[in-house]
Amino acid sequence: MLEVKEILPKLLLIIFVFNFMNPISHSKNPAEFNKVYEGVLADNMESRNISIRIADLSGDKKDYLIAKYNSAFNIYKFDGEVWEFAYCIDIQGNEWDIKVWTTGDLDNDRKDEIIIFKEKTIIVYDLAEPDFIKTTHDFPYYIESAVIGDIDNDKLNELIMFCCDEPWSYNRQGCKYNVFVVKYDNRKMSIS
Ligand SMILES: [Ca+2]
Ligand SMILES: [Ca+2]
Repeated sequence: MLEVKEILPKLLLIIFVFNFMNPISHSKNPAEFNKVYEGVLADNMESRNISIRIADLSGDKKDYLIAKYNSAFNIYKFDGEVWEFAYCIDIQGNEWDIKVWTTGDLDNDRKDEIIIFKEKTIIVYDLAEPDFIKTTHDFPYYIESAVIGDIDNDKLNELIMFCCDEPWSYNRQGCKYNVFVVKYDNRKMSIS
């Protein structure tokens, strides 16, 4: 039977070799990130329960910063020095209502949209100055996560959703999970 003193050096050698061969395990020096901005987004913004995305809402290749907090999306544009307030979307619900939201060019017009998911409902906000066009779609399943991307290389984006057939709850059991890919054309959804 092997003694601990015989095993320990071998174990340490294995750990050393594994770490040396696995570059992912090496941490990066924070100095390698070149900071270009540090400061507040808005003076009156609370830090709790904020989530952010970026989106080229107007198609000018400059992304807006969208901050969701409480019952609104506040939308800002960086002018080189400060974040200028540009738009606000009141999502008319409490802060816990909307857990899932994403941005991207859903209708492939070279402008990004903001898309929020509320249980089995998909709500698209498309900027059409001076305001947003809101389009609402029903979906057969509860949407738990979503992203936008071109998964079939047809140069058109799809909406990819991770869904469940039961509403979310702490004691949910036996839920059937599926991934859905949806094409969005002329403000209509079609499952591909
Ligand atoms: Ca678009
Ligand atoms: Ca595609």
